[in-house]
Order: sequence, then structure tokens, then C-alpha cells
Amino acid sequence: MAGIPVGWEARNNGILLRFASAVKPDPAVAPFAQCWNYHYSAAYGSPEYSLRYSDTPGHDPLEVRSVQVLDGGKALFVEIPQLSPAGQVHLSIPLKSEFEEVPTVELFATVHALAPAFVDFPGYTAIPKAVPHATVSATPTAPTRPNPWADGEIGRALLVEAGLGLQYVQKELVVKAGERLSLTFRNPDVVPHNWLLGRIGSLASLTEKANLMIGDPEGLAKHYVPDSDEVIVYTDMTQPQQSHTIRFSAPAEKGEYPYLCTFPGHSMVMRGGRFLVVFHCKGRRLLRRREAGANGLEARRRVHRIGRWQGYRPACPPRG
Ligand SMILES: [Cu+2]
Repeated sequence: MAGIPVGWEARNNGILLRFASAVKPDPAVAPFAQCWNYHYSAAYGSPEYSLRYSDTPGHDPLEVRSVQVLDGGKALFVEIPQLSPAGQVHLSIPLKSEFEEVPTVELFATVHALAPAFVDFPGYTAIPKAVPHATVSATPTAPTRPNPWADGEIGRALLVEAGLGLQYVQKELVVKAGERLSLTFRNPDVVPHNWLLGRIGSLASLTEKANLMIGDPEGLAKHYVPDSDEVIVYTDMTQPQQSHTIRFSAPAEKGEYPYLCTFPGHSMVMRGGRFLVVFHCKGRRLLRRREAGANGLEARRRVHRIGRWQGYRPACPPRG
């Protein structure tokens, strides 16, 4: 069947995939890669652990620098400069097809060793492996800090869910300035996640601060939430198959606020959602028109596609 690899090789700088018939990567959808380890023990099965932060349950996202089409499409080289041996490496490469059903290459591979770098493509650059972060060797303590928004007046219910591949299912939340909200974060994934709302323009700075939390011995106890006045509200670090609800009032200032997951390593990928604070619906339409102007038709199509896939329909907050 088209899209199923017939062979693969782990190279120092990425993964080479071979196919029985030619394939074409979809340039409109970003490829995704992540890795994790298992711990061997007498127990049956194992949680999934981060490689960069040993003894911490989680996955590490891997940056895909490029996807090279080789041999007329019968091979793809997925360039991942920071690839390393891992219990499990997961690749997700969307393909383009004229047929209705759009295939995606999903590879789950155990990588014991890396063969020499694959260099036979235009634009090859030797990129050194990053120095690993300090690892936390002790078993982390359980989260202890009580959530400041656990109680209080109930508001309009909003749902945010973790999706596959370190993403939020809901890419946009629209609320009225000062509106009272009860926001539930649901985690059906296999690793912990949270939902943190930051001040306007704070995404880059919060991402960096979140990644530094792994070096904080109190990191998990603080739900990996940085001590920063850029943080507006957050849910607890929510374990797989759990959910957590917080009650708060939306900011009084209208605008586009970022949200992200602060689990170490996730904030690079699990972010990009827009929490739009509006005065009324007209304001929201204006914002959307501005977005369409900036990103063209593709942005609007994407919203529609997400809507169809996830059963998600952007809705105006009720008038009140
Ligand atoms: Cu996360």
C-alpha cells in the first residue's frame, strides 16, 4: 500500500525511509518526530520516559529540519540533526495524494545505534549534537503546590484537550473581556500535560522559562510553571486520562493571549493556541479578517479542516 515504508535506516542526522512506490510529502502539513525510553524491570510494561530528562515521564520532541525526496519519491530522508538512540522514535510524515484518503507515514522504531550521516542531498549541513541538559537523577517529588484557581465562582464552561503529537485539539478560544470561565483541561494522551495562559506577547519568554524548569528541584512540585508575572493562569500538570478544571475571569484587556504546555520539552511544540479576548463578536470577526489577510486562504482552510477533524466549531461567547 502506498505510504507504508518497506525499509528504514537510522543515520546520524535522520531517518532514511524506502517505499515500494513513489510518495510525495505534503508541504502544507508539518512533519513531526519525538522519542522516549522505557525502563526495564520485573514489572510488566513500563511508563514512557524522556531521554533528556531521565526518570521524568514524557516524550522529547525532535526537530525535523527537512524532508528530502530521493529516487523519484521511492525514498525519503527525514533530516533530524538531534536524533539519538532511543527505546522508541516516532515519526509522522504527512503525504500528499490525489485520492480522498490522505495517508501519513507513521513509523515507531527502536533505534539502537546510528549509521554514519546521510549527506547525499542538496543543502546538507553538518550540525553537531546538542550537549544534553542536566538530568534529574532522583525520582521527582509529586506536585504539591495547590492550584490558586481550583475553587471560586463557576463560569462558562470551556474545554481544552491534549491531542496526538504534542498539540492542543482546540487552537482558538474566544472569550469576552472579564468573562467568568470554568476551563477544563482534559488529557487523553500517554504523558502529562498542562494548559498555561500567558500575557500578550509572552510566548517566547515563557517557552524559555518553562524549559529551564527541569533544572529546578522543585520543578514538578510547581507543576513546571515558572515564577513569572507573565503567567496569568494555569491548570495542574495533568496525568494521562485525567482532567483538571480551573475557575477564573478572562483578562479585561482585549487581544490575543498565548497558551502552552510547560512540561519540559513540550513548550517548543505544544503551543500556538490563541486565547482571544474580545469585547463583542464584531471584534472577533475583525481579528479573523486580519489573520486571513496575513496568512491568506490557507489559514482559513486550516481552521475549517481542524473543525471537521476534531468536531470543533469556533463559537462566539454568549451575549450577556
Ligand atoms: Cu505537554
